[in-house]
Amino acid sequence: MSDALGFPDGFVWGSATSAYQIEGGWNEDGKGSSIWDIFCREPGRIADHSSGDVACDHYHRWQEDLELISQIGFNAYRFSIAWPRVQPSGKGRVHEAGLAFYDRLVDGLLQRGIQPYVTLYHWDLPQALQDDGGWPQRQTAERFGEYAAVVAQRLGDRVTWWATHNEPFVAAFVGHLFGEHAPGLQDPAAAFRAMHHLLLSHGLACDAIRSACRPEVKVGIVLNLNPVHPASDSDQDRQAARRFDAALNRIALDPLFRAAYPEELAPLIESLVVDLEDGDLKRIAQPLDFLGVNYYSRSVVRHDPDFALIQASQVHPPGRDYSQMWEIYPEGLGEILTRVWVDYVRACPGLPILISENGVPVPDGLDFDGRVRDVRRIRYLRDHLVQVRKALASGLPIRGYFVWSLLDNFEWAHGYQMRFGVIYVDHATGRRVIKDSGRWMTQVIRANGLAPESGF
Ligand code: IFM
Repeated sequence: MSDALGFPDGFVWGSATSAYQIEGGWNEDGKGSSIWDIFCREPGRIADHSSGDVACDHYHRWQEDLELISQIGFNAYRFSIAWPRVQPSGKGRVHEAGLAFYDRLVDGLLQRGIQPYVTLYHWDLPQALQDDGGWPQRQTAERFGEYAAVVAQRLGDRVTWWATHNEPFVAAFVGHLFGEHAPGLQDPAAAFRAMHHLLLSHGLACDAIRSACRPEVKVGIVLNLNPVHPASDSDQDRQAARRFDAALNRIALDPLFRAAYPEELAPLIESLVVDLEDGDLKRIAQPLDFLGVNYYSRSVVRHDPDFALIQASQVHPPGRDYSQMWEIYPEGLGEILTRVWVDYVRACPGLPILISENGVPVPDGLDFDGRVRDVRRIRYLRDHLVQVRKALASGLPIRGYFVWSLLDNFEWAHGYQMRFGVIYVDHATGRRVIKDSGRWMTQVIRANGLAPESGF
């Protein structure tokens, strides 16, 4: 690291997307339906009544998108595979056209000197598996292990970095408890079972990927992690924050690193995850080759007897800086990285951390001259990269940073109302324009650091 603002040689600079959010082509070339294809058709589920049917049309425009990745200068690209493209019914028959799409994508990245970082599951479960019970059913974990083997056998000669899941907490709880994501359930038992089976399926997929790929393969998982702060100094709020932390963060970290669920959740796990078997936790806790941390914000929490499950809920302190979805709290990135390092990663020598997502939804748009001056996004990225730089300087093994997102895309229940991209997408025409934040990232990547004078 050359100077106070420089990053280590070989630092990975990437951008991230997911299949349902960008691909479109929802029923093309034999793709099966996913739970999101179905969920978006249910009235009232998506704020702007949209869907990912077309999204950014990346399924057709992928070459243009790879050119843009290259033009910005990213040396890595994190994307997910749509399971229903590869196995339209989620099991058995493997669909050649689906695999061929990802083959072309991986080859296109490698030809341009960009490392592919593959995520196997970013929430688009084949609907046929949902019809059989979905993630609350143990058999879905087994199907996922088989799917992982299929994809790893096909791409494992060229892809080194594999994440099994993106944000299992969100898939389990936002989808099965809060009902805001597909499959739209509000059922605590379904949510806790889904969480357990997602984690179990991670373990099964690790085995499958390691047996199918070259020995240098790197297998990990991507978690959404927030520092949790009590809303006040009261004992009640502090304890509420502890319970919230267990439910949000430790529910994934503890099984993965310690083969145990957090003790605060034991009564819920014991009563709800009735099919937890001996050996499950050991399978979940097999060694990782990297941990992906997605960071956006912190959670400020108060005691709340009305939320029966954990008697804790989130508040939004006035007078803070907010984006369209969350508080902007850059210090939280440093805090969560340090906490993950101290409590979990330090015990695993050689295990790197990737910041696998970080970004912000702030309103932006094309100015008269065709530029997108997204100055708040640049400030957000800069302030968060300062935190990454500080964490590196304290010795944390951070290997890379991926901006969420490459493109303005389908932001789940918010539809297209949120713009996270460093590339602007005109959703009516599909036209792409690199925003000022994308041009700023080019400078950062070229300098391998935060130039004091950025010109923006
Ligand atoms: O768009 C999502 C992504 O799919 C998962 N992580 C958070 C992002 C912003 O909400």
